[in-house]
Amino acid sequence: PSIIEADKNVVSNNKTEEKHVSATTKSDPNAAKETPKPAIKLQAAEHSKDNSTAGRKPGVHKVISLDVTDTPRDANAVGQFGQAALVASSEDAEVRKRWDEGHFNVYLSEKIPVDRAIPDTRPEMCAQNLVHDDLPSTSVIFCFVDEVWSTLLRSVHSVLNRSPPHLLKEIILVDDFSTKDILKEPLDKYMSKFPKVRIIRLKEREGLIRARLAGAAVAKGEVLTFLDSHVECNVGWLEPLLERIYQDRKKVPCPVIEVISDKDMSYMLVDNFQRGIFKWPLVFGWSALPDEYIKKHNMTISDPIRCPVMAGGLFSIDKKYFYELGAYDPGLDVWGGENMEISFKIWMCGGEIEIIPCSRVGHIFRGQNPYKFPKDRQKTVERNLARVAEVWLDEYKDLFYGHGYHHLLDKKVTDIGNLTEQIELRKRLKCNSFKWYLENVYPDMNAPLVKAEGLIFNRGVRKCLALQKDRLLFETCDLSKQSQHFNYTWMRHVRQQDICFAPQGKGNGFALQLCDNTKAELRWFHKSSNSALAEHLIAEYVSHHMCLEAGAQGDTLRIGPCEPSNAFQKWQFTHYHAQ
Ligand code: UD2
Ligand code: MN
Repeated sequence: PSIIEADKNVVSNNKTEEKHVSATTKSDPNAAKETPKPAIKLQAAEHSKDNSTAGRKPGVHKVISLDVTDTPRDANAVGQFGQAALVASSEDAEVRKRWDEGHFNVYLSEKIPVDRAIPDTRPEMCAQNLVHDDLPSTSVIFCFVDEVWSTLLRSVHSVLNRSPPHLLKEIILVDDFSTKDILKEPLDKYMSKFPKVRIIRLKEREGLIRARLAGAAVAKGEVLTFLDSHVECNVGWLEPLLERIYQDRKKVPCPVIEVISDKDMSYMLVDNFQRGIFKWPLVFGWSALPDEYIKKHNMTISDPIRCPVMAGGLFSIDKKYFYELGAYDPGLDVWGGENMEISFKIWMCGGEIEIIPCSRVGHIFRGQNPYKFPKDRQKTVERNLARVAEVWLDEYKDLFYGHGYHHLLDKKVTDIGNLTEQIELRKRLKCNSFKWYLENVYPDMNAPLVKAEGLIFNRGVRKCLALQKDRLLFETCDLSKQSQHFNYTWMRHVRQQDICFAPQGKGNGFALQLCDNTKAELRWFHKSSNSALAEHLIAEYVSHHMCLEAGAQGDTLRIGPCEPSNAFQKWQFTHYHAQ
């Protein structure tokens, strides 16, 4: 998201003007379906300085803007109130030396109080919202591997200091086999002062996915709240999340993720109306809601935002519902892909993911993972994503592979491990198709199933290809004839049904074969951006300089050396969806 410097003066929680109930309590204009539990009609809170007695209606109260750091002991401390902290240039070397411990300014972080105050960045109306008195309690789960001491502590303190105690069942720290000594006895000792904090230590490195599962397995709260171990939860962050789950247990709310600068540790806010999305090949990103959508649904900046995919690190989920969904695929290793998995699963199997603007948590975004991957990082992430694609994407998985991960196919799908259980789970839950997800949850995503389709016109012969009785011939072009319709797919196949174009061996011949994603010889380069051979079909398996060519009489097909101006090597599809 584009980042805006926080207004450092906005620290007060005492927003005085009367406000109507919004966001967490009014019926949500952009929700897909009705929420089962809004039995109480909520009204605007009466104005009161004392939050604890604020809600006058029985059963509800004004959101608790609890913040014990409000008047900090050390107002002049470095980084206090979330302000940018500076280090003297004489300390630069030290900063650099310590940077790699966490891939952020570790040296500076140590100087900042572990319980510093940060600006209350919520939209103003948030402090006036009503929430139910009987919200479910939550277990907050932090998993970490070799996290920096100061940020781990600050994360824990931000939860302890800014969560209503009766809603915070416990904080579970899952140590994913860290190597640093300070995270052992010293951490045990430090945390022993806080009865709500429990530490679990894994006996080997499991990765964040299985570490979270280990935390969830022992959690006692009704709701699980997952957080990264380098965050700062803001004022009033928890109740708005729990309120959504109270209204509908299949809602999975995420706070707005604000940015704690990796360089100066300042707390920065992000643009409004941002939601999580993905691009191919399943790369997470942020994108603003389209303006028309905001207008059409009359949305204000504090309304929940439907979110096609979550960033992954910060969310609350009803514990029973988490397990009904099969939790995470435990076959996902170390880092990556689990956010796609749980997002598709939630949406396709009847739930919803929302970003709740009245709940805000700062996170240090790092340029690199500060820990080692047991195996190659890229391969680990790709393998995780391929597992997700195989289980959840249906026919759209070609778009995933087609955008860069062919080598996974070449090695055959078995390399990504057994998926039987995940596929069974999807059947058992009777989940919707990925097509349904695209149409209903992420309709502004353009996801054509093929790169090009229609007739294939040869510029030299000036006729179109037709498939007749397992043979290709040229015919006068005729859109009404199915035999002349072909696809150019994301796997770079030229195909009709399950028949694919192929070179014959590595020679000059041409043949038709049964399509098979794992066969490299079936792939043809076509319309590769602005090349001289843009209209050619290059048989990349034979050589990157060998092209499909029609005989001058239009009676043969062969593979010959590519020639930019040879019209008999130029093939045009009727429609191109993507290049
Ligand atoms: C984002 C998510 C993160 C996770 C990840 C994809 C946010 C803010 N963060 O990356 O939660 O969804 O995308 O997988 O949305 N960790 C372990 N064991 C490991 C590796 C990591 O315990 O083997 C811990 C790590 O210490 C941290 C958490 O998992 O607390 C997330 O890791 P990260 O901060 O490196 O992930 P991030 O923010 O780059
Ligand atoms: Mn993180």
